[in-house]
Amino acid sequence: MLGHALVAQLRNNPDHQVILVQQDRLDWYSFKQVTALMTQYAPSTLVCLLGKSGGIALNQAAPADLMLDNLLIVLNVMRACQRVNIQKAVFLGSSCMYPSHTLQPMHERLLFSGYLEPTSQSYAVAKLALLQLCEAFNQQYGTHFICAIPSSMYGPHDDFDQKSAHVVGALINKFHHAQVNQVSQVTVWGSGLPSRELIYVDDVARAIIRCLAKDVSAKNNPINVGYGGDISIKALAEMIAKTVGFSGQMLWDRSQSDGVSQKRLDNSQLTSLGWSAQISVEQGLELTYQWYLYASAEAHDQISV
Ligand code: GFB
Repeated sequence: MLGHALVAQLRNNPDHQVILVQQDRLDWYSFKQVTALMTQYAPSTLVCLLGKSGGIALNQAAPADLMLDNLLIVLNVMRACQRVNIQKAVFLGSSCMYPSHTLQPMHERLLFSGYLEPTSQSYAVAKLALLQLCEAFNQQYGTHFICAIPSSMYGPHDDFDQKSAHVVGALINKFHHAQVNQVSQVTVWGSGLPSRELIYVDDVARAIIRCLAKDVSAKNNPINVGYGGDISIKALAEMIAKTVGFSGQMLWDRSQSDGVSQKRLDNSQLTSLGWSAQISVEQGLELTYQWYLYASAEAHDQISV
């Protein structure tokens, strides 16, 4: 999802010449292949968006896969960076790296200050290892590696599969199918009381491009990428239902985990660099749903052909 948004913006940006390598292009678990690729292209700067991620259900169903995948990839990519002497890189963290009970909005200095949320602990530890490696490289090799930590990201090309999606993708899919099939009730997970800070993918892409500029350096690591406000899951579900045109009843399945009650990021470091979110949650949900409809129609046409 973020790769699509980032490449679209970089292609319009004369300051950057982009070398794009897709996730399925090579075996990212192979240090030999990763180093060969980096040596071939010798980029001056790297943005690494690789690694598995998912919503609360996937984090509970596949913690080992998520942790291994993210650790192995980051170890390979970092070692390859060392081998070819990359000085500037941006990696992707996650808001689940923060302690589950901490001051809101969460400032970067609160990282490593408490216990992690149990539903995403394994994935979070892999992301904390990534952050620590950025710090270690910056300290030992004088690099400018930045771990950018987005809040709950959503948008076109998101995952809409119920088993692995985050809340926005999952609810768009659920409400859409209920609407199309004239089902009068939709089950939403948890109590509806937790809140999440949603951020549209294009805003995260702009933040990453901002981090590529020369004035963003090791001293800015890590950096939060937060929208600047959060919303309860209940209010979000109502907004998504409205966007999709579902007017039936919502049932709350309290047997499903709520996860952390709140995770809002302190975005003051990033805003002091001149960035601010441009897409409101209403706009972002509308854009995402329009893309979902378009992608579903495309998939349907391909099956028909
Ligand atoms: O987005 P989400 O899956 O992950 O869930 P987290 C956010 C909230 O939405 C939780 C509720 O309180 C869910 O119980 N929810 C309600 C639903 N209905 C649904 C539904 O149909 N599907 C889903 N998925 N949620 C993830 C972490 O946590 O956040 C990751 O597990 C990562 O590691 C990511 O950090 C940003 O926000 O709880």
